[in-house]
Amino acid sequence: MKRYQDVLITGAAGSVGRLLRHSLKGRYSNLRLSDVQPLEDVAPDEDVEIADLSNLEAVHHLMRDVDAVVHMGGISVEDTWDALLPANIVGTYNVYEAARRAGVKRVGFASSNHVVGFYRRTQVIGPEKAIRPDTRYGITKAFGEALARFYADKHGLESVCLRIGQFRPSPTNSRMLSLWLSPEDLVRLVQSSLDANNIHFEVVYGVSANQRGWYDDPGAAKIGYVPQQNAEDHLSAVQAQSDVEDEVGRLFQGGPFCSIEFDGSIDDIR
Ligand code: 15L
Repeated sequence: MKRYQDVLITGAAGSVGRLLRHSLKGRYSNLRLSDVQPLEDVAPDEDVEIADLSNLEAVHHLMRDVDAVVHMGGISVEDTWDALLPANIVGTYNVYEAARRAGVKRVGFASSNHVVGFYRRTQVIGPEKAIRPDTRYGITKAFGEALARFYADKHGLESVCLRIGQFRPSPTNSRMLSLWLSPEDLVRLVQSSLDANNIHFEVVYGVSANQRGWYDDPGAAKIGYVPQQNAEDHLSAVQAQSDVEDEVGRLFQGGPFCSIEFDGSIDDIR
């Protein structure tokens, strides 16, 4: 018997949300699907609510009878501060605050590899490493992780922060040989984040079992996430692609996100 049965997914119209919508259907007693955009082809047995996460009352309304939240909503790439502030900062605050008020037990938060994007590709890093966001977007994900820690310590709201790598059907460039997260492994990861016992606060790297991975990932074992796929199995397809990275992006784990607006000194980033 799974502990949490009534699950809210935010960002249900996005690429990750759409996969979860279909893969988790029937696995939990109720799956409430929310997005600011309309969902396509809604079935009569689906519980769908359109909401803007920057509106606290709307988010509070979403939380009724919910045990656990999978928070995938918000902007998933670099953008302007004016766009990121309501979508990722205010939106994620509202999810945690509304969850606390409603007595929700657990949040699985879609964080990102861009929280630590300025580590070099020669480094293997664990969850205890200091944050090194590579974009304003990465900063918003670090803020979400700070919220998660705060709500766990202050209010006992359990959290698993999923630092998602590159979620794609298959790896298509050399960076993905380290960061790929396959669709099947993504579903395993989210299920584990919902079903694991004895969770207070965890950071888990959301990647497949890639031979060239950059992460030491004790949080994966803690939540029982055992990825099954390895980007190396797609090596010849990756090598067949032309894969030209710029001189900043190719050095750092965050890749092209590091290059955006970059005018620092590469040598200073150790
Ligand atoms: C992310 O965090 C993004 O959400 C995704 O769209 C990818 O671009 C990925 O990172 C990446 O690192 O490439």
